[in-house]
Amino acid sequence: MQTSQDGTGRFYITTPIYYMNALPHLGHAYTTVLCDVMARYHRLWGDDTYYLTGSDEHGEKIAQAALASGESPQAFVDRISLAFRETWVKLGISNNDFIRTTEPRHQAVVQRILQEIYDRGDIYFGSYGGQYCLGCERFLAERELVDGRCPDHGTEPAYIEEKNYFFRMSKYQDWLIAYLNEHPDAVQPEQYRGEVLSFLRSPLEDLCISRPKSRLTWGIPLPFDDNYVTYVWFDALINYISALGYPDGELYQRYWPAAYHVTAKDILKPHAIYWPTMLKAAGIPVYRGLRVHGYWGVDQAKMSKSRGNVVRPLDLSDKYGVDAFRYFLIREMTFGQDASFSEEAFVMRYNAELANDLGNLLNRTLHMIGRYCDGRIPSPGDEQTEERRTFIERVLSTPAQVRQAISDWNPQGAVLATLELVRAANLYLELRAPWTAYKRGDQAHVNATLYDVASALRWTAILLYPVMPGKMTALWQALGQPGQPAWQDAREW
Ligand code: ME8
Repeated sequence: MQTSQDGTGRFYITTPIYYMNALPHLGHAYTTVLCDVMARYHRLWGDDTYYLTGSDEHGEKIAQAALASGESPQAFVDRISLAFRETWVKLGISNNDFIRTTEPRHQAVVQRILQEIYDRGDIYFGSYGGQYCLGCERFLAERELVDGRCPDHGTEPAYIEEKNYFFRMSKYQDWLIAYLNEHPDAVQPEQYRGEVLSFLRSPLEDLCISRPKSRLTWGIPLPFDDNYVTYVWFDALINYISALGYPDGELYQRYWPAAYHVTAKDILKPHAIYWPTMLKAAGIPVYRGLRVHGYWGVDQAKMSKSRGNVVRPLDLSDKYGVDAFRYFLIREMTFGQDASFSEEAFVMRYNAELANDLGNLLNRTLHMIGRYCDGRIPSPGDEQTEERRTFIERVLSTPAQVRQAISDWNPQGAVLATLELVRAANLYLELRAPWTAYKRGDQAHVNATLYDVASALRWTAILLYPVMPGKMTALWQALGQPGQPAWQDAREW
């Protein structure tokens, strides 16, 4: 089975680079953990994997947040970006790099691409007046407004008119529609691909890509006009290749365009419309896929500062353990759909699935191996009963199910398939009752049973390792296996 999905065995995955205007919350943690889980699965089966995250540090929103906290923009983003990086370390994130848009290596690539597109004639100087939403950091088309307000921020946009530079995005509308039709896998799940195509049914406007320095200085200067800085989205999207050392870097040669960008639905448009047209205009191949997930609410409401219900990931991982937190995020949200967070639901899953189903299976199995088999996993023996065959088939089919679920971008399905195996192993123990077999002296039955269940647990450790690296390494070692869980041939029994 080909799981890197492009035939090269390479898998490059990115999170959005989050705005450094506030500390990380549940939504940021979800995308970052999700990408981590995907990266770890791909590494597990040997794909050449690269995982990038980072911080978006320019623009009005950040300049204003810095002003409000009485710091210089640079000092402010240094502080917040560090808090993000510390959070990712605590959440066990295995990113290969962390890009900051204030780094010289990023700024140089942004300027290079601006110049390239300018020289090709797709950036022009013009005047524009429109409804500007500060939250979105972009001009909104009239048809996007709901009751005169931004649908995402609920605020009334301000009318702004000024001279600026524009990217001829409209020129690429037909190309983009054709591209999306020829590459149905480029934007998924299907509902989001449909949203993009339906947006593209109306004329696409050119994109304003500059801000006059008289209004905003916190940005990357345009290489062809020092009176302007680059619009934050045009700056930020380029992180996905600047981090690889575009155009000559070894990483760029190796991983572009084998890229999957993961975002929530809020930033579908910049990723599905601005970014591919920018790439096309600069003569760079388009990324392989955009994968869009839903939104987390809290107790059925939108998470927001004003409601005071912002969930901080470290509060939960400190209280329940990092692996339980990662497990809950992946297990609870169906990729593409919205989900609601509540601490009660978290505790319920934790008790039912991790403590009861998995924890009990392990404890019982280790206890019996200790008591009936001198603490060593017994040899399988040659019993050939129907119940045994059925169970072994169950164990051996689970790795392929998990692999399929991951290649379908269904990490929840991967977790549930493994959880089903755990439940089947608990039932198998009940059915086989090795404790009564031991009493009647049937050691062959005891050995076969405990061997089979230990194998199911060994596979569980491997298959849930990307989700719970710490706990699954402990499980693996409790079964007497050295090092970390490693993928193996599923036929090995
Ligand atoms: O948009 N549920 O940054 P941002 C799920 N800097 N995911 C959520 C979420 C929620 N309630 N809230 C946030 C930006 N996210 C730009 C990106 S990329 C070139 C530039 C996650 O800090 C989700 O991944 O607003 C969403 O797309 C992202 O945070 C938005 O982060």
